[in-house]
Amino acid sequence: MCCVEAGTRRGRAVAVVPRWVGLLIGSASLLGPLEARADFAPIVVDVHVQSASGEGRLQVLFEAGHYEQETGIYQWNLGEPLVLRDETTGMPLVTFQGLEVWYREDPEVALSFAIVNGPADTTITIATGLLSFPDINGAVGRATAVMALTDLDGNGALLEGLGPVGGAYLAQYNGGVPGGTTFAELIGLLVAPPGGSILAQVSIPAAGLFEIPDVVSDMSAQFSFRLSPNDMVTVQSHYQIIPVPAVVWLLAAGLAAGGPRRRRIRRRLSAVSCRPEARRLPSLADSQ
Ligand SMILES: [Ca+2]
Repeated sequence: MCCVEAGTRRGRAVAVVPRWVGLLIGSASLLGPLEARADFAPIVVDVHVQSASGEGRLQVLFEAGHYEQETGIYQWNLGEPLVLRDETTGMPLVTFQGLEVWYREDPEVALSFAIVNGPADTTITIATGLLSFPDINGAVGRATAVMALTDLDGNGALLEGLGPVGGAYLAQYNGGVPGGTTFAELIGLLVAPPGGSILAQVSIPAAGLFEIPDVVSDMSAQFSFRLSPNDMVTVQSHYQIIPVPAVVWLLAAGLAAGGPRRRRIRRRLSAVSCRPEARRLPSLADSQ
């Protein structure tokens, strides 16, 4: 297969992009030098859609979004609805009502979208790029996924996760999804009644933060699921890894000192994550 290779400089992620890619959002070419920082993969969102109506792909390049050096935040959003079509026949497959990816170098990754399916059962995979960072030896993390499934044609709606163990949302580190180490895999099956909706919101852990037992050097996230015809799913997700020294700093800023440090960290983790000023999920509404 003929491919284009991009971003091979030191510290930079590598992407191999097949030429059959249906829709590419970003600057004119992958052949020229990329402006992406070392921490970001050249492709920040990778969408693959397949059904009996055909197959389509959407890839978003780093250059299409906005990076703010002061905050270390990168953001891209679709801006307006997009019909993703079969690359050969032009048949419509799904309509994106919104699609947004948000990264922070701290590191954090958030992915949000809203999709209305076409007239066929459709397999949909939407992955973030790999966010790489210097090794973190001693970290905690948290992942949250929110999915709302709505029946639009009066016969009920079904969404079935297609992750490694059947989850729709997959948050990983040390390797790009789905080939990395799993931090969390969430939301297996959603069923909405005729004319109705169902909402699932799951966090790992349910409260507080998990300790990560490995040295961590990158993170990424993915949604992969099968969606019933003519129905709609709206999604938000957030995945954060925090170096333990940063947690210590947070605790020092807001809580009294004293006592054995390690034990204190573990006791207070839930207090940190539940603070109302903790990270708000970037929403699709923000981009409208
Ligand atoms: Ca339906």
